[in-house]
Amino acid sequence: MEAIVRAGVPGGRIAAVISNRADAAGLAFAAEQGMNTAVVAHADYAERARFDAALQAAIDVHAPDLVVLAGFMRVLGENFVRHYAGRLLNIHPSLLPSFPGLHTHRRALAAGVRVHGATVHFVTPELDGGPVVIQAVVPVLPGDDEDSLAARVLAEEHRIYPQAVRWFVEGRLSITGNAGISVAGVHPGRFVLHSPPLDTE
Ligand code: NHR
Repeated sequence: MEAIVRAGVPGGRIAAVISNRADAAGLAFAAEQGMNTAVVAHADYAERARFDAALQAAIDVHAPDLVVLAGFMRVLGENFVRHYAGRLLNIHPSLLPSFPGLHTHRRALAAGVRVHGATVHFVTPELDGGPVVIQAVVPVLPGDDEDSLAARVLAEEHRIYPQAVRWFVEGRLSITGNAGISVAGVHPGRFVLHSPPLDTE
């Protein structure tokens, strides 16, 4: 989130920074920058669907064109995801479809892969399964541990997430079909990515 704020969003404006944790470091950073902030604490809600609805209401106060999950760690339900279909992005610390879910660096080391990385994808109800927008690859080096590998991946996350947000704002990411979400068991449409090659940016 900080990397996106620092990189800036030409032609766009960051409407608000919202967290499910009042103690999130990113909230203090955002407040310091004079940005709108809000907290919707998941711990205040007995049911996930109620938390999702409260979060959705807090977001929609700002009527954003795009919602960006950055370090957001609560699985979101189908109603929430459908509400933001085609305008909800996440960054995941692996080369999806490898290593969806948690503890990705540990699992990459255990698997002995020689490359690892990060993926920006549109969010669909299938966890870490939505259409890929951009990926960055890093080597896994001899002597790596979870922390050294995570740091190498994080540096790339800070590069590709602002890039993906800029593409969205520039209108270069568009969707066809059902925004990657299957409807009544019918196979979803696909996203069409009008994205230039990396080295042109
Ligand atoms: N929601 C949907 N519907 N689809 C996705 O692709 C999502 C999502 C919510 C978050 C981020 C994802 C990641 O990139 C993300 C993608 C947390 C969990 C998780 O298991 C899984 C994936 C991601 C984030 N969370 C636990 C839960 O019970 C809580 C873990 C914790 O609080 O530390 O929600 O990594």
